[in-house]
Amino acid sequence: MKRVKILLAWLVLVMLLAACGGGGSGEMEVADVWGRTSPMAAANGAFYMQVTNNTGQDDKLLSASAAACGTVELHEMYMKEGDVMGMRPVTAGYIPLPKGETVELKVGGLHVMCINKVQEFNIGDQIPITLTFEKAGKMDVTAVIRDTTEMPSMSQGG
Ligand SMILES: [Cu+2]
Repeated sequence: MKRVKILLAWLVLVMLLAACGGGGSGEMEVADVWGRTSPMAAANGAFYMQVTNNTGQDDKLLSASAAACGTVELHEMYMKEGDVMGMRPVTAGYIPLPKGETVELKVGGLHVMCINKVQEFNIGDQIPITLTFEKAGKMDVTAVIRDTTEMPSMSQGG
């Protein structure tokens, strides 16, 4: 019985150390960053990516910026009246990134909105984006523009 208690105490200690061991267990990983082709006539574009939080603590994606865009916002899709999908800035003001989880920014869901873009986005273009996390700080990533003509189109604009 005593043995079990010691074992339990040991386990609790290990868990505490893991929970608040000052990070260092890993990093914020951002993969598969891409955007859609977009002619100059279209004012806005969108970027998608997968963010995996390996830092060992919950974090948030607070904002993003890109020289190719006048303004960058974090957007989510939502159902408007009449079964129409719309998009808007994330209601929380940030994108939650629970530790150990991968959050996918994808077509029809969360995305990084590029408003008043200053250049055309053509296939193969590489667009530098800076992401700002609450705890992980700033991270520079590069979005690659892909051909998405075979993908189901969603309403442009916004
Ligand atoms: Cu949007």
